Formats: sequence, C-alpha cells, structure tokens
Amino acid sequence: MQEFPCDKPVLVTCGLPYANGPAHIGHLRTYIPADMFVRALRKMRQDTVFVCGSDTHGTPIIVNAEEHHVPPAEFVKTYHKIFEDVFRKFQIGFNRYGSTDDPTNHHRTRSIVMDLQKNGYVYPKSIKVAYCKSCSRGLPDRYVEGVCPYCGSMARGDECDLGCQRHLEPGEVLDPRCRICGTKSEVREQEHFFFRLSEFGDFLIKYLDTLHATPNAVNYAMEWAKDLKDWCITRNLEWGVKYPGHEDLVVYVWVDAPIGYIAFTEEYMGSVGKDWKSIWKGDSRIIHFIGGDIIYHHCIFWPAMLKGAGYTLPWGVVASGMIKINDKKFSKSRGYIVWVEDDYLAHGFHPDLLRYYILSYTSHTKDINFSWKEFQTKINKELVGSFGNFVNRVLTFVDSKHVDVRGTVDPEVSEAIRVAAEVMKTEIGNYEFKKISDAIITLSDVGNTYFQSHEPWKLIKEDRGACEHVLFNCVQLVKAMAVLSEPLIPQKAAEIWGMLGYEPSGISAVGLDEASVPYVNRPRPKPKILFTKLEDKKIAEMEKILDERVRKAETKAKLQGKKEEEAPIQEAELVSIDDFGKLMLRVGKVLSCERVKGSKKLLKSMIDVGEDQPRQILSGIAEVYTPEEMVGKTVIVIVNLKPAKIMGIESNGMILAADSNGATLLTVEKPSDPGTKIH
Ligand code: B3M
Ligand code: ZN
Repeated sequence: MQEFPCDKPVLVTCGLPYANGPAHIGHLRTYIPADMFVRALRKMRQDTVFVCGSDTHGTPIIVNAEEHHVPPAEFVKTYHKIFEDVFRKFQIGFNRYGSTDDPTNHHRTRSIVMDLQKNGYVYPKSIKVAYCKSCSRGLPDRYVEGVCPYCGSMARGDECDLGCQRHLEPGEVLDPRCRICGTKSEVREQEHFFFRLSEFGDFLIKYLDTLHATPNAVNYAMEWAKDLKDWCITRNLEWGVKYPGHEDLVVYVWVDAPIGYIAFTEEYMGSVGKDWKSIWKGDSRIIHFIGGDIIYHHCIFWPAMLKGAGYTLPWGVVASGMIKINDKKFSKSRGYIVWVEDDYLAHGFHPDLLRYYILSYTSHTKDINFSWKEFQTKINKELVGSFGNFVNRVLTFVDSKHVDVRGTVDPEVSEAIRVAAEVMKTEIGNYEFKKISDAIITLSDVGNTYFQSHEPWKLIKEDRGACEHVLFNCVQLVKAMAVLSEPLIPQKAAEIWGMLGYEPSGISAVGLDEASVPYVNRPRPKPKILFTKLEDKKIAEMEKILDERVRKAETKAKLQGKKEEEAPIQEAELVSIDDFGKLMLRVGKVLSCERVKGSKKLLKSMIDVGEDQPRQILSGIAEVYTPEEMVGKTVIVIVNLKPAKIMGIESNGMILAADSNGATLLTVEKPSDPGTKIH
C-alpha cells in the first residue's frame, strides 16, 4: 500500500541526543534514515516538518557536567553546537534543532503536567528512594547502579540498558550502589508525583495495534502494555523543568524530553507563521524515528501522556537496529566506537559515503556492522564502480566528444526509471530504505549495461545520430539518478545536478516526477569525478586507529580490574561483628534446578536448608552453571534475606558465589548436612 503522499501534515522527529558527548556513528543510525525519509516525502510533495533537539536534562548530563566541573547549562551548550555542526555537515536538515532547556519546552512541559493533573492522572505518594550516606545525597536514576529485578542484568537506576531494556522505577533496582563512590546505598522516604500509567493498559493495546510502527517496536511494547505500573514523574534535582507548584522537584527527564518534540514544532511553526496545533492538536501524522533502546519511552509513556493531556497521538514509530563495530557490540568503554568528527570527517571521508553505507547496509530494523573493510568494499563496488562510474563515463563522453544530447527516451530506459521511482513511492511508507537504495543502484547497473551494449565509442564514428540517441538516453538515466538519489546522498546528487547544467542546490526542491521528464539539452560545466576509490592504504590507516583504541581500552580495563581487587577497604565500609551476626548463613543442598524463562542469566533452584520445606531461590548464574550440574551441589545460602520478586518469581534467600570466571559457587570443605549453621 502506498501511504504517502497524504493530505495531512506530517511531522517527523528523531530521538534527541543527550548533549553530553560528541556524535558517534551510532547516532547517525537514526538521523540519516529519518532525513532520507523526510527528503523522499518532500520529493513526493508531502507537506513535512522535521524537528529534533538536544536532550539537556537528566542525570547523565548532571553526572557528566559534574565530572567536568562545568555547570550543566554551559556543558550542554558545547555539545548542542557540536551536534548542530555534524547535522549540517551530513545535511540532516531539521527545520528546527532546539533544546529541551528552551523556555518553550519548560512552558510546554509544565502545561502538559498541569493538564494531566487536571484530568486526574497524577497523584502524590511517599516512596523509598536510594540515598548515599557517604556522598550525603539522594541517588536518582543513573546515580545508582544495581541488578535488574526483571532479568538479573546489571542495570542503572532507571533502566535495564544492558539487559531487558525495561524502564525501572525509583527503588526497583536490586543491590543498589552509588555510582559515584560505589558504596551500597540506603533508602529514604520522599514524596513524589506519579502518573497513573496503569490505567492506560487497554488504551495502549488498542492504540499499538493501529500504530504504523516497525515490528521490533510494536512487539516489545505490546508485551509491556499488559503489565503497567504507575510511573514516578518527579525527581529531587536542581537541573531540569521545575514541577508546577513544587520548586524543589523537577520532572523526570523522560517527561520533558519527548515534550521537546512539541516545543520544537511550536518554535518552527511560529517562525514561519503557522499554527503548531494543526500538528499536535489536529489531524496529522506524527512519526518518531528512534533507537531500538528507547521503545518503552515512545510506545508506552509517551502515547499515554499525550492521551492523558489531550494531544494528537503519534501515527508511526520507526525503531532502528543497532550499530556494531567489527562485529562487536558498540561500546565506548571497550573502544568499539567510531566518532563522526575525529574518526570519519577529520580523515577526509565524504559524508554521503557514510549516509549511503547506513541506508543500504541492511533493513532498518536490523543491526548494521561497520568495519572499515566492509565500508571500502561497499563504497568501491556500488558508489564508485556502478553509480559514479556510469555518471562520469556518460558525462565525460558527452563533453569530450561534444555530443548533442537530444532524442527520445527508449521504452526500456523509461521503464527502468519508472520502476525505481515506484520502489521509492511504495517502500518509503514501509520504512524500507535499503530497498530504495538498491533500486537506485539497479538503475545505474541498467545504465552501465545500456552504455556498454550500445558501444557509443563505435557509434560516434559510424552513426552520429545513433550515438546522440544513446547518449541522450544515458543522460536521461543520469538525470533520474540525481533526482532519486537526492534523499540518500544529497550533496552528491547536487553535484550531478550541477554537471547536468542546473543550479546544484535546486535538486532538493525537484519532485520525483521530474525523474522521467525528458532532459532538455543545456550548457553544462566540465564534468568532475563524482566518487573516487577508497584506497587500501587509507583503509589500513583507519583500521589501525580503531585497533589501537580497542587495545588501549583492554589494557585500561585490565588495570582497573586490578585496582579494584587491590583497593584498600575504606573506613566507611567496615562492619562490626554484630552486623555480620545479623546474617544467617546455612549449608544447603540443591534438590532441583531449572532455567527462568525469558532470562539468560537466571536459574531457579529448590534448596534444602534444613527446614520443613525447601527454599525457592533465584540466582544470576545461568551463564556459568547448567541446571543439571546444579542438582546435588552443596551450597552456602543466606537464609534471612527479605524475599524478593525477580521477573515475577519469588526468591527466598541467596546462594553465595565468588566473582571469578563469571561465578564460582561457595561450598564446605567437609561433608555437612543441609541446615548446618555458618559462623
Ligand atoms: N536523550 C537518548 C537515548 O536514550 C535520549 C532520547 C530522548 S528522545 C525524547 O537514546
Ligand atoms: Zn532487565
């Protein structure tokens, strides 16, 4: 089905980058496809607004600004500029690139919170929040780290970013520790405000069914929508949007960040004398491009908030796959990262090459691997070998032989152009960007075959009229390629447009239909080489930079690991014998054991600790021990730990293990009966 163009205004947004570090190619994984989407819609004469901005609030920013001894307001300005610069270089053409600290966003956020209050969706409640005695401060969100209660992975205070990707509420993370000093955190009572998310379950299930989302987004969200808890929307922080009527609180960053989408629309629409309400209060199509790790926020929190406050709901959510580097998970700390400025632009690579790589590597929801070798192979084969080769051999031939470019378009040529344009029209609504990019390369392959088989270098001597006809058809294909490729490689498309004798920058306003309009001969400048081959030597240099970074990160990790082991115990960490005496340790025997469904890490064991009934205990050791080898083992168990629910399953105690090699279970040196006390 062809979804676009439609008669409603379209708004496209991109997930807001945190203004707390330079751009890496993981960021571009979302922004480049979104920009292509917008350019393609505009080629189809779809009225489209495109906004984004810096995410400036929340603990990631505060922690980072603190580490750099700069006030957050100043800190975010630096990175805001850096992102703007990268977007400009890559021609990611937002109509507005705002900031969540803009007055418009403060105002819109407070207004929405008040709407939610007015509509009865917000209530106050006292809750236990993490507190670090040694730092004397509350520990919201990323100030605290621990274990995810749902999947057993290491998690941050507000999200299980390494595991199941769930949002975590204050107080939910198990075994919480202060991120700054590593001390086990305590809990304190505080009054906070909650959004009645639990009332939106049925609404969300119905809504998600109508959402034009990529399957990865909607499948996850459907599961989550079945089991929703109310959502704590305030934090005890200074930096952020003040909660209306409570100056000591700010709203949680995931409240004011998406509201930025509305604020930036207001700012843009205001600047061109239009009404933002036609989008956010009217009949429009709002489409969010996001990373695969923020689906919960965009498919659960956000539509519920909009619904509760009476705003237009998003029409589409497009969640991208991730980027891997050399087939390894993207990781700053392990060195698997490619920085856009320092590792790419600074070495003279053209932005359009990376645009092309990202758009054409695989379908939007799958992971992309980036390696310099693959980059070289793909660019050299497709852009240099096929696309650029065709453009240059045609235009150079025409120029050097002074060919008069005129004639009629052959049916096979017009059919090839029609097919490529058709792919763009239908696949854009399916978010299938690779299919579009493949169709364009197919068009240049058609061109190369056409040129080769008609042998114009012979015709020019034998039949000048026939030669003109062939070259006219080739130029027609070049023209179509410029029009069709503009959403993918806008700067290169403009160069081709210029070589065809038009004003280069005019290409962005040219509609898709122009691809099949016959080229009218006109004065043209001398053609220039469009793409040059990426040489082995250059690629080897780039690989070396990346390898060095990974090696350094490994060495650093080893050193740090050592440091931690050898770190002297701090005064504040000492406990008295009475403290130790509070722990009740017993010898236990594993009677049965199985994996916990849906978790890679958890095992559920039934353990005899000398009581009437065996204990059910969950432990995060499934990557090291199989259930079979657990059965019959003698283990050491803490038997007076408060029962906890992990992934909805109760756990009554804890099996002790040392950290070596993932985990190794503690046991007794001589045979001991289950229930034997340990002092
Ligand atoms: N600032 C970045 C992220 O978690 C976050 C996105 C906000 S979108 C409203 O990917
Ligand atoms: Zn988790």
